[in-house]
Amino acid sequence: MPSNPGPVQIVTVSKEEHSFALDTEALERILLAPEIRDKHVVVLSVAGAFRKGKSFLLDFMLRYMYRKSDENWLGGINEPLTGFSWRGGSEPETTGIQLWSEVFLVQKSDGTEVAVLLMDTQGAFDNQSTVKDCATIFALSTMTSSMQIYNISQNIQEDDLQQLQLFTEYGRLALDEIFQKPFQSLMFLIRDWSFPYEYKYGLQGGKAFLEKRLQVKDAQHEELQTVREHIHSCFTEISCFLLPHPGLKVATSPSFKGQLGDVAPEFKDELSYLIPALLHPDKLAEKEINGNKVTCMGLLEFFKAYIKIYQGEDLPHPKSMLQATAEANNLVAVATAKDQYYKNMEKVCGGDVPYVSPDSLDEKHLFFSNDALHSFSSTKKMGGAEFCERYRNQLVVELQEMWHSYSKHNESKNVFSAFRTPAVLFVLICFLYVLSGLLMFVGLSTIAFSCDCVVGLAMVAMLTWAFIRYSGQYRHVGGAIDQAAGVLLEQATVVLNKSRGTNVAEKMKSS
Ligand SMILES: Nc1nc2c(ncn2[C@@H]2O[C@H](COP(=O)(O)OP(=O)(O)OP(=O)(O)O)[C@@H](O)[C@H]2O)c(=O)[nH]1
Ligand SMILES: [Mg+2]
Repeated sequence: MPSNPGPVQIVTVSKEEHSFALDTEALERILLAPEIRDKHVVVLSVAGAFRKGKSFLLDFMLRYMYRKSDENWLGGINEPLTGFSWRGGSEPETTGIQLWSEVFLVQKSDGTEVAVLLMDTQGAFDNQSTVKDCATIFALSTMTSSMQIYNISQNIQEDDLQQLQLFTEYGRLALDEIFQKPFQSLMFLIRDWSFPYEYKYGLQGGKAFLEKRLQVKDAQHEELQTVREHIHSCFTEISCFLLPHPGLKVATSPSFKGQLGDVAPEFKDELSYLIPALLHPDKLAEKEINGNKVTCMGLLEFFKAYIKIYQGEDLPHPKSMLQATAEANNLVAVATAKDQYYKNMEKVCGGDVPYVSPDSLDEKHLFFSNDALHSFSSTKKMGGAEFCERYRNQLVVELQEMWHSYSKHNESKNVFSAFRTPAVLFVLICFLYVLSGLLMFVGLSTIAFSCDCVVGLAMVAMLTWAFIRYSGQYRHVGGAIDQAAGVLLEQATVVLNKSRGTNVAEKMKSS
């Protein structure tokens, strides 16, 4: 056992790059200790918004683990509370994921020995973390724990449920197989519960309260039903505990060090029910993955595998509600504008419409693309001007691409351009045939013979081209013939233009 037990940082978060790293060595030191490595593991984690007393609660759990045989395990009146680092103030304290260095070996009443790990997590929604950071921490701690305590303040608000849905979905996404219930136990721990006259403090009151809050009713809006169904579908067991306010000294005094003398008596009473309800040997549930109990050594491997998934780029990035909505708004506006352009252009140069002159097509494209851009700009969208500009630029690029394919398609409908190659070859054959006759006539039979050879070659090329166009095979050969005919036509045009140019120049000179 380590001589000086304390919190160990096993997952660190980079505040600048928003990336995660697992301290494998530190985790190995905890999980591969010879006396526990082969024992089934129980992992209890506390997660939720920052500054809500998570670490403070875990320190009472530590007291229970160290002193449970003592009736006064909760501590002395003046004893400061130590363990996981906690403090007052508005700035976040815990970062990443921490484990208590000492793994507690506990014997259950059936004689089996289990290893109990306590896990503290970084508070969500602080001013330095992105939604992805918070989702990753929550997902990782939920995936690796057998009991996740969702620490919330005062009440279960709809946004608490929505965040839980987002975070657990992010966890479920990382699991290879989709199980009916991917996670184990979840406890809603409601701090500063102020309505004991409606629902009593503790587990019983919590159960009744939770049943009401997570009830799925037909009359509910679909959105509310989905959140509840999702939460039910993620965990095998869900419970709730209503914890009273610990007193003003705990919440507001800068000199409060955790001494029980300053803690409200009802808080202490409820703590003495809550913590044994979680950590009593017979309440401990071993971590199971795939229906198999996991040993400490196994948990190490799962940690390594899960962190790799969150370090990779395969998972989608969870976004803030505004960002996701703004993105969806803009994407819909882009799609509608593209659709409008598509429908208009189809009327002008779609599949069934005959060839249009390129100039008139240019004009139509300009008109309809401006129309589409205007319809994008006039659609109401969230996200602000700069954000929308990015999508407008994307629309411009996509319209340009559509335009290129329309113009190519239109070109292919031009009968003359379709028969350009055989026409060039035919003119070449005629020209060379006449030339060969003339050369023969003046007695240059060798050159005439080579002209005949080229005529033969051109005829073979023309037949091959016709066969390729008919059969659709050997298209690369057809492409090469088209290209050669194109070059020939280009050269001929250059020569013709030059000779015309010199004629004009001569005429100008003589005049
Ligand atoms: N109102 C109220 N305050 C509490 C409760 N429990 C602890 N506190 C106080 O809340 C403050 C924060 O406690 P921490 O345990 O550091 O909170 P945390 O959730 O771990 O905070 P982060 O690590 O920053 O996420 C301390 O001043 C505690 O005295 C509670 O049940 N209600
Ligand atoms: Mg903390």
